[in-house]
Amino acid sequence: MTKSKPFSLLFFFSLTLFLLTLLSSSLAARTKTDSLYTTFLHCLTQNTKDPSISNIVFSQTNLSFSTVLQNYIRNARFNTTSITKPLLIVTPKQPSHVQSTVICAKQVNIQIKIRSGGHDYEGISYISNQPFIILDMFNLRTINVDIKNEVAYIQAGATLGEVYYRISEKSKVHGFPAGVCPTVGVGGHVSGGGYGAMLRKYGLSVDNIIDAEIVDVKGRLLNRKSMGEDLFWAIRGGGGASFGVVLSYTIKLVAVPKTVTVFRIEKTLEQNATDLVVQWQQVAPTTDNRIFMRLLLQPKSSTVVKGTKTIRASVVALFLGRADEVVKILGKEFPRLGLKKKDCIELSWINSVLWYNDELSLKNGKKPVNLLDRNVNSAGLGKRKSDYVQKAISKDDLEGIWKKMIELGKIGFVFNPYGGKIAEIPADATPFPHRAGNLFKIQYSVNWDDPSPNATVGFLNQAKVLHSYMTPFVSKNPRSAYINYRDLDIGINSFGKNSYQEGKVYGTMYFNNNFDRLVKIKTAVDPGNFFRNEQSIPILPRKA
Ligand SMILES: Cc1cc2nc3c(=O)[nH]c(=O)nc-3n(C[C@H](O)[C@H](O)[C@H](O)COP(=O)(O)OP(=O)(O)OC[C@H]3O[C@@H](n4cnc5c(N)ncnc54)[C@H](O)[C@@H]3O)c2cc1C
Ligand SMILES: *[C@@H]1O[C@H](CO)[C@@H](O)[C@H](O)[C@H]1NC(C)=O
Ligand SMILES: *[C@@H]1O[C@H](CO)[C@@H](O)[C@H](O)[C@H]1NC(C)=O
Ligand SMILES: *[C@@H]1O[C@H](CO)[C@@H](O)[C@H](O)[C@H]1NC(C)=O
Ligand SMILES: CC(=O)N[C@H]1CO[C@H](CO)[C@@H](O)[C@@H]1O
Repeated sequence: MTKSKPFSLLFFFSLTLFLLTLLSSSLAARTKTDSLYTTFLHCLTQNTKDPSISNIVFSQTNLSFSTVLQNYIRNARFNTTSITKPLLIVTPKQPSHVQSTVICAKQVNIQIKIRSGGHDYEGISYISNQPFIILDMFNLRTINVDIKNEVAYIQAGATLGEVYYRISEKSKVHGFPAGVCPTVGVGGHVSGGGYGAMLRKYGLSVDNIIDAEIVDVKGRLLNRKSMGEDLFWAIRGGGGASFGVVLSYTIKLVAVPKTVTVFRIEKTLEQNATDLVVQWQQVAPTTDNRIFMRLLLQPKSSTVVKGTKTIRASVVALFLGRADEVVKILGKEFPRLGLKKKDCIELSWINSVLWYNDELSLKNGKKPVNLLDRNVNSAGLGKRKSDYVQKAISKDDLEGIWKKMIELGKIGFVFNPYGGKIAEIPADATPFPHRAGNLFKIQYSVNWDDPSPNATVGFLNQAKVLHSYMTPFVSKNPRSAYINYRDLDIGINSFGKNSYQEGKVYGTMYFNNNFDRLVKIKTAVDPGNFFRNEQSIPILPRKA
């Protein structure tokens, strides 16, 4: 009894000390966000002359701060309490608000993270390793479709689903080549390239842009003419966030037939999936441009030999034409697929968008208008990586890859065939360099439900191990990657002295020979490196 007294006293003291430290550090954090809020708001009010401007600024103490932050988190991996939060979230309602936000953020010297749809695979539009604010674009989502001139004005905060739906409202024979997932944001997607099921016929989103608006580091609102061809080139694939805040793109609509065809065919190893993949590599990148056949590969439990695992290969396709025609073409070119007319679904292009995103959506009564659903605040845990394949992988090597995937257990691949229009455009026409000479792109894909750190480490490791295993089969010098499949494993810019050297590592992988031009443009338009993130384009090192 007597012995425990000094002990409990000591315990009491240290507990008090601990609590005091906790209190004062949270007070310090609160003071920091409060004083930033005051200074920032003062600057915004002066700049905009708008007395109600406080409606667009959320500090950490605002009741809706967490909701606003979480609404456009699209990877639950970055939705934990331990992740550092922005000091403020600014939600501009008009272009002039964006201009003032840039000016004021520069004045108070704080990093801006720009978020449109929030689909970045590493969350870098809403997390950071230094103090920051989020410039959240979701209110800037105007879409004006002009069928007569076959163009549309689309703001950065619009989603792809909204773009597709607004086009389809006005025409059944127009579309736009962009991503498959309707909740992806225009701002990140288009500035990073943007591909979808029409890439072999019409190229990338960036191959179909005729104008853009951007707010530069000086807070100026520029269009194609006033920003000049260099900057206009950079924001069509170089990633927007290095150069300014993209407000809008003006896109060229493309022609789609009244009726298109979709199908899915699956085969496991027991059904000779390997032969299917061998033939897919020959056919998918070379066949008729109207055919896009994505190939999904996943480890599965075998139904043939109980207790063992197999690989399931699924060919998921869009054909810009009728079923009879695609059955005929692929019957000749791709006999291993064994496509029959009964496997095909004929539908409108806008319904094919619903189907391609979720094959059950039409059966479940979903309508094109559901493409307007933003499904805010929902996402699982996931990791993606990318690679490019330039030489078909042999049957033996594929078998080795299957073995590795089965051993790892969960991670799968999506192979996206290239060729066609994407390959006809020169590699330096836009910053996106992965054109002629690439057979297909690999997406490494793993999703999981268990949020424990242990599980996360395990799944992230599967991605790393498989990526390393694939080294002999993919592009080299540089080993290429797609910026929209953001992957911080390939290198980050820690904002240190060697930012150019650090930036060159991932920059060369994402942009190959276009990296140098991006660096020159970056240095010219933002010499102070205000618009920066973990993988932004660095400025040229100063000559000694
Ligand atoms: C479920 C899912 C499906 C996908 N499917 C496809 C697909 O089919 N095809 C494809 O090509 N990609 C696809 N992607 C990848 C997607 O294109 C990229 O993640 C893209 O960058 C997302 O854009 P966002 O505006 O939603 O993302 P955000 O996270 O908001 O932004 C991504 C990056 O762009 C910057 N940025 C955002 N808005 C602006 C702006 N207005 N001005 C300047 N910089 C800005 C951000 O700061 C960040 O660096 C998919 C991603 C997910 C999660
Ligand atoms: C983020 O976490 C909150 C609970 O803290 C939850 O309500 C929300 O659905 C989560 N969102 C995502 C995208 O994980
Ligand atoms: C797979 O290929 C083998 C050898 O060519 C053949 O005998 C077998 O019938 C094929 N199996 C299927 C399901 O097509
Ligand atoms: C952590 O993960 C490993 C393998 O992924 C597993 O063997 C181990 O049991 C896990 N530990 C906990 C505490 O969950
Ligand atoms: C956007 C918003 O709701 N901002 C509020 C944050 O909190 C301050 C102080 O209570 C309000 O004045 C703002 O309007």
